[in-house]
Amino acid sequence: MAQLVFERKYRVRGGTLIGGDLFDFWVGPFFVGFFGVTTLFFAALGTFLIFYGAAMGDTWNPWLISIDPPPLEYGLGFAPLENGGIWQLVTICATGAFVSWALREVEICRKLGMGYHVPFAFSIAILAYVTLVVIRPVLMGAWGHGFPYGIFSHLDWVNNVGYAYGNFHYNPAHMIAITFFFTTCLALALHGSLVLSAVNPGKKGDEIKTPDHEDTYFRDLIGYSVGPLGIHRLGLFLALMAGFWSAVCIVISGTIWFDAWIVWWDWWLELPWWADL
Ligand code: UQ2
Repeated sequence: MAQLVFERKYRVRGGTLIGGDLFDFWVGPFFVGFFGVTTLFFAALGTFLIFYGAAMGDTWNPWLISIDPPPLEYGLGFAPLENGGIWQLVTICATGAFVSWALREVEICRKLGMGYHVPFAFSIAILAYVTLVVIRPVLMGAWGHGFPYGIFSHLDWVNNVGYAYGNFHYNPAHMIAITFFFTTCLALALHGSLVLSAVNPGKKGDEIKTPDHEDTYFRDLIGYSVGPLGIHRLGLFLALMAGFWSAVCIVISGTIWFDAWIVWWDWWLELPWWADL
């Protein structure tokens, strides 16, 4: 179906979660909806606050600007604007904008009668962010455990938190997350190259090859094809697991595990059959 015909058929009212018909319209190509308005509100306010915080700081060097969380002494209370309060407001705005964006995706899914896979996937990314700046700080009792909003400053934070637990690469959940990130790259590289090889056959003017060719390629190579639908299920699973285990690896550090992560592996040395050798 041509795009113009398709749009006339599917750009119809309905499917909104909130606001009824009030915001049920488009601006140019963009669907608005109640959550389009809240996305814009939180994103604009948050961006303004970041510039306001930067203006209170001592540099306009983009690498060095940093909106820092409150000192640990403020615990889970509100902090003064100039001492972490801006960070708290920016965190509220960011979370509000991300959740609004996810709900706007849900409304578009409902309009089109599609599954909710895209907002579900995005919600895992939101979970990873919220784990860092809300869930873990709350579990540890201070907003000061959140990461600072700055280019170099957040890198320093990752460095320091990593070494606070010895060497973070010994964190088993971190190992699982990294394995999923790498496997996601492998799967997308296999998929992208396989699809392009099928639609760009050797000679100019040749017809493109079919999914049967793709299946046969991998059956010839390794005796198995996961299938043209299956590779997308696998890819989504791998990517979501990468985000999920990233959230797990940080939320267990400082909440249920306090030691260097290499010490966790002592369970191996303490297995009963060789513990007292
Ligand atoms: C496949 C298939 C595709 C693909 C790919 C495969 C026709 C167009 C890449 C092959 C993938 C396999 C065998 C799974 C690899 C497993 C991991 C964990 C990376 O069969 O169907 O569709 O793109």
